[in-house]
Amino acid sequence: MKTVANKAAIRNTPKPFEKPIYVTRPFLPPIEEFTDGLQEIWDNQWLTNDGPVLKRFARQLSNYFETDNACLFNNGTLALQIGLQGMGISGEVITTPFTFVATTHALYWNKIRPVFVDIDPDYYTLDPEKVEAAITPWTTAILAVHVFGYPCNLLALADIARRYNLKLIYDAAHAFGVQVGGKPIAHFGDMSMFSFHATKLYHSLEGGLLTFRDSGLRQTCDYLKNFGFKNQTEVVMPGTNAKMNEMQALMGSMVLKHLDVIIEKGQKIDAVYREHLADVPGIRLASPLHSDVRYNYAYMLVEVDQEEFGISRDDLYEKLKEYNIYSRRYFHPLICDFACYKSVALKDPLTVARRVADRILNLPVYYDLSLDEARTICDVVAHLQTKRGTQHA
Ligand code: T4K
Repeated sequence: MKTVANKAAIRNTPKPFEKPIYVTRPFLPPIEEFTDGLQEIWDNQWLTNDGPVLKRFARQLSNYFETDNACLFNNGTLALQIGLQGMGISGEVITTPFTFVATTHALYWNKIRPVFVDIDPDYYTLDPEKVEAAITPWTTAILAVHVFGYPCNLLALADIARRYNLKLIYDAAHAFGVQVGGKPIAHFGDMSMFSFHATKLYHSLEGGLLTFRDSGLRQTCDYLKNFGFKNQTEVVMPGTNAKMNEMQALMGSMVLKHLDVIIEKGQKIDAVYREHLADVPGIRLASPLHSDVRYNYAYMLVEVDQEEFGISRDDLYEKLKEYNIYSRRYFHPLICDFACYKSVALKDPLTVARRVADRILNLPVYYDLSLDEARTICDVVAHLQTKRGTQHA
């Protein structure tokens, strides 16, 4: 076992935090900004159903994403579910087991069979070779996830989708603010879904957004999220209720103004983690992204190698709690191991996904986390490694 001393461990023996440090905390704009906006809602006496604040927010997002082909929802799960329905996706869809369970639920509610294939060991996104190998006559689409905001292999997936005439859909729940080659990530694929949940880097309390290549989908999704109403007397399809309300739109609009500083802060925290964890034996930091990617710094991931680190990822997760640090194991277990998806036949052994799910740990990163707090978290991680290493020396 390596017991190499490391920077963080040498600095000091850390004490538990006085208050809990969660994996994330929502960014909240100055309360005066929000109360000014509330006044407008009070004056309008309009709370939901395509109100004026929502309309303005939709225009802001269209500018931000440089597209009119967008539709707002009350959460990301319903956005994805409705988007799949609107596109008429059926049969089998090739997807990743290493994601939040809502990705697969959106398929389930459309009676689509998920076909789970393995992920890339560096960026945890779908492995294009595995995708191609899993195509059958029943495959209609690929549902890939820019997990943790790491862009999928956009070119390879687009090439496969084109050659096999499949729809290419991205769950971009984590990827708000990410750009590739100077373009918003929403510009890739046939459809992308962004989650604006409170736990996301960018949020609207709860909320979701779809962006599409086909402009006709916007009208369909507008119907589907509002019971299928075309007007007061015509219902053109069996829709549901998935509308975003005025309070959500207000928060979304406020947080958008602060997006740049939120990302800047994330970048600084990321740099602290990378500097202070780089030499900790058994801690593998996520691979650097390609130079044409502008990342959003929404997540900080490490993989724990039990042999080198001395304790398992699960033990580290538990021990961090003793220091009042609440990390998370996103995404463990794999979706195919949840009781409700255990019956899905697996053709791929999911070797990489299984290894990653057993080793991954998400460390805290959010706007209000100070750089000192991030350093202390590194000290704790290093201390836990060193302690064990010393015992075994
Ligand atoms: N696709 C992907 C790839 C996704 O990751 C998600 C959602 C979706 C689709 C679906 O999008 P939405 O329908 O949610 O828009 C959280 C979120 O609820 C979920 O939105 C998110 N992914 C998932 C990765 O994480 P939990 O159960 O882990 O969240 P929770 O409540 O344990 O919160 C985590 C930590 O955040 C807490 O320990 C403390 C902090 N927190 C949380 C909330 C809600 C706060 O400080 N304040 C808060 O208001 O699922």
